[in-house]
Amino acid sequence: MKTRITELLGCQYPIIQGGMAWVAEHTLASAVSNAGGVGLIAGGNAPIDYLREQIRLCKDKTDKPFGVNIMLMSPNADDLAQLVIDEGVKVVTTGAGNPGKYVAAWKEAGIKVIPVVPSVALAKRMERSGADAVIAEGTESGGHIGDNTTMCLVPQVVDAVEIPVIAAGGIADGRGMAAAFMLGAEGVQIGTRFLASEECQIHPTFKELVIKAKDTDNIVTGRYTGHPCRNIKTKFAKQLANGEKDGSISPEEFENLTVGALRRAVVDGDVESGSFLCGAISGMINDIKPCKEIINDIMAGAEKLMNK
Ligand code: TUI
Repeated sequence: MKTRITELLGCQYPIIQGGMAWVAEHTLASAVSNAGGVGLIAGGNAPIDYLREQIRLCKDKTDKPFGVNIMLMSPNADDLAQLVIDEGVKVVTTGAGNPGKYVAAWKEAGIKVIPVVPSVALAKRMERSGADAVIAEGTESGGHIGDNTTMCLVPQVVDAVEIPVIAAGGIADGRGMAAAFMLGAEGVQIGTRFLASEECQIHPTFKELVIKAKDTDNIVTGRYTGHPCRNIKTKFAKQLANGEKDGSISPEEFENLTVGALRRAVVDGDVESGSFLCGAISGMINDIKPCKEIINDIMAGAEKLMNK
């Protein structure tokens, strides 16, 4: 399947792995790239030395294109923006903000720049800034989310910009990919499906929560902090949501309770105080497979539907 995205990124399939903070390290990223997609290493809030090492380890494991996701709320965003240039990273995606101030330098360095956008307005701004493509991410995604759904956001972004659009949020199989293409997308970003991959290094408890989740086992917390996040509905996530609703947890207390909560989920598998960020499609994911099999299944399913 050739699209402007496979051409732009030099990959076999128009599938990009989500830049999931604490999750997307070099083992997962290189497995996705070696399977024909584009793997991403997530910057998150990680220290620069760790990310430099992850980029170098990924280069050792694949000669295929891979990228780095820069979470713009990170205090290290400026340093990481420079690191990707210094390390010759080919693809940068951004999240949780407007990367406008970095785009010129990245383009100068020959980097393909693909911001995540939750709205038409930001998509248009990114196109004017010189972005090569945008990822239109619906509220079905895991982690930090915008308000609009994938089904509504993607066609509106496709209509508003000339650059290619990658759809994200709620896509985990060939049906989702084919649907995104029907909306005008030329690629998909997939996160949650790769949580349940063999190469993903998260704690086994996290994987088990993903594959056991039902359609309703998903909850958004933290709207009152301005940074809503979609999680697996654990007891802890429900406590946070209830405290937010009835006012018994103040926004400041919420921030204190959730500092380090993603690390506690990913590294420790701590269901008592960890935040298991995960997309709304987790109910459909029932097994752990190698990335190659995940990608081959998605491609076979999508192509079958699209050839009909
Ligand atoms: O960034 C993500 N997902 C994330 S980041 C993250 S780490 C985090 N933890 C706690 C609070 C906040 C972040 C976990 N998951 N996805 C991409 C994404 N970007 N979703 C929404 C946006 C976004 C929001 C506003 C992008 C741009 C934006 O622009 C606002 C502006 O400045 O115009």
